[in-house]
Amino acid sequence: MAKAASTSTNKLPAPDLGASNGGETHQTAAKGGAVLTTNQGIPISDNQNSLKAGARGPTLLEDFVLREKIMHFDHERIPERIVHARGSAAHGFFEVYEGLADITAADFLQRPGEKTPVFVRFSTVAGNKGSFDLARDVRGFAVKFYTQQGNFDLVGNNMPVFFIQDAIKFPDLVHAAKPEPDREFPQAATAHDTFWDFISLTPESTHMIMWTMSDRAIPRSYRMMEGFGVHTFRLVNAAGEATFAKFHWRPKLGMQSVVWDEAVKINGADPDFHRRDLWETIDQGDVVEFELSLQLFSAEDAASFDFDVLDATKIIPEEVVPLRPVGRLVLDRNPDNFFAETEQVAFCIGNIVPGVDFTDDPLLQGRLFSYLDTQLKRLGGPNFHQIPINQPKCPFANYQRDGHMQMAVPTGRVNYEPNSLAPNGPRETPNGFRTFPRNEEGGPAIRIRPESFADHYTQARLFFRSQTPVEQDHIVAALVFELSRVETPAIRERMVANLLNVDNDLGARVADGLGMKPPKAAPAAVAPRDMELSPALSILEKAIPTFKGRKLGLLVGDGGDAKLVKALQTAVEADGGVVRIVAEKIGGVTLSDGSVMAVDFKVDGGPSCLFDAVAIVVDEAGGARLAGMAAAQAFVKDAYGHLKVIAATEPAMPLFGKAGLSDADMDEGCLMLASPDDAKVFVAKAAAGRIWPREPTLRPTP
Ligand code: HDD
Repeated sequence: MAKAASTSTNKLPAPDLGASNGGETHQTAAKGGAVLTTNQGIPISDNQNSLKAGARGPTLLEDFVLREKIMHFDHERIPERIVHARGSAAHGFFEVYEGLADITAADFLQRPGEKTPVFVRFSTVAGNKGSFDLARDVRGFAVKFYTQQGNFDLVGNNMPVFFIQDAIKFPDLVHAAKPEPDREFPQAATAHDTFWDFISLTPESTHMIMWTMSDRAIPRSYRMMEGFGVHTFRLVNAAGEATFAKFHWRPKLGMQSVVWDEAVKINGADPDFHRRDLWETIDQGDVVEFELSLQLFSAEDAASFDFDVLDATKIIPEEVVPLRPVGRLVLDRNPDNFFAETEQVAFCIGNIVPGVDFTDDPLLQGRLFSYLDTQLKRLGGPNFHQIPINQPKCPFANYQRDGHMQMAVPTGRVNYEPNSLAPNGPRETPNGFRTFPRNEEGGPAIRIRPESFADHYTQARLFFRSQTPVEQDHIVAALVFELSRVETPAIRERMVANLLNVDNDLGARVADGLGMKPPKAAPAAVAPRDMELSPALSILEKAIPTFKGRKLGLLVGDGGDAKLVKALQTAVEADGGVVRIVAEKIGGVTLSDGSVMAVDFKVDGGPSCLFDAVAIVVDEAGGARLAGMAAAQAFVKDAYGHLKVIAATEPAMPLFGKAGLSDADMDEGCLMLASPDDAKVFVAKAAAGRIWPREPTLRPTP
């Protein structure tokens, strides 16, 4: 908290929530704990019964304890975010690798090894606060750096481009994606008419659509996705020299996604899958880590690109401007209170620090208004910066005063500047934030999109063609699924006409999947060009073979081989993964050596979609029992269908049979557990990822 330099600075008292916070208080209850009081500090003698005229009589209006409690409860909710309503967050730090004085004066990027506290909120975009985590959607990746020169908010997404080029279209985009206004469904889904109606009429969205129809839109975990600042920003050094910059976050664990059928099932089995994953990882003492890299380029470089760096629907391929790693982000502490921190955190893209600056990207410019405005609505007044999670962790002082929920008690008579009556009061500094004196084009006031923004298909093509065949299949399947939920045939047709500009084969395959004749390609303002492909755009090309941070679902029957179970646990943990035990009864499972092992999930509460790989350890009797249970059959069938590596003891074979899997289905991803030595082989196989060759045999794509 800021230490006031003089009597006239904003001085927030340290919040002392005493009794209502369950903290230390001068009042002590009979049993020695804190006394329960009203918000006025009045001790409460009965928190179970309202005040009534007689035991069976009417409740009295006089009951101030009841009225205060109910009034406060009635006002517990604040408006949820209009977008990104559902999120999860964590505290941590950012550590810079080396001083970056050559490119930026940003204080937190000067001293090698310096750590800056951060609060990071991940989110989905379209769904409401109570929606499920595995929606096909963009993920928000918002970082608040509490630097010594003020808060820097990098409010990005897990995709480096956006749907629209100009902020004026944002309300339309969001209206179209959200539940339809007459029926209020579908929730957290773009597979409906209004979304695709808007998109099919907005060719600038085509590149982003390639990303949202790819597996990037169904990440395995917030820990396993990339993040991007999206816009081109400016970094400015002490000499006043500017460099353009794009921000990239890379997950330490590598990128990983789930398959669509798995996403659908996870949403039913555990709608909090991502939220729980983040919480549990940190709760069990692990950390979540990303690397920050910059793409740096000059104004001359920018002029040489055949796209406009102010256009948020374009990337700069890594192969053209390489990434320079500059630091790491480590998340190591869960919030203490979801509402106070995750819900009340107010990110504003306008929060930048000296050494960072904006550009004229018209999407970014519109965002500068929207975030501040939205915080006023959500948090109810101009003092939201005083909420602990939003307060800078460096001194801050000015002459702003009063307003709703003012927590500071400024003293003295001076609340203006310049002044002579408060010589120690806050003053301007030459080291303060200075806008980079960029050359503005000037010109007439017009509503027009520059010609340089007109090519909507070249980079969509680049993305699609840079994917592996498996990933291309998934994009085709996602488009076919989404458009199959669109009731209006003309919208489907318009969309396929756009896709034909991206890639003829893509358009033809989607048309085939929809059972329609391919229309003519849509007219394109600029004919798409072929760019050098960028393997960095593929998830699979960049996958890291590891089981670190992953989960094994171990289905164990009573009588299961204790040595095998132990060997599996050891092998998984050696690779940095965790094991969750699934069994017939939650009370425990008795192994072959008579020991009783704790169980995490009863078999029908722990479906295999929750795990990265599965193993089944049963004896003859256990195998026979599980073979007769639908939940155990689905466990195996789904693990196979989701292309997972599966290991099992011989007596589990009847269960495979009941799951509809015959000997002919047993592929390289199905391993027999004959002895404890097999555990390591299994984990190495699972670390290598899914069994992609299995997919066409199960889900042929057009
Ligand atoms: Fe936005 C929230 C990311 C365009 C208006 N946005 C929000 C959040 C993220 C993004 C991560 C959630 C922050 C949090 O966790 O609290 N938004 C983006 C990105 C964009 C983008 C990467 C394009 C590059 N956004 C965008 C535009 C507008 C908005 C063009 C309006 C003109 N965004 C908002 C908002 C939100 C928001 C309405 C809702 C809640 C909030 O701000 O705090 O102001």
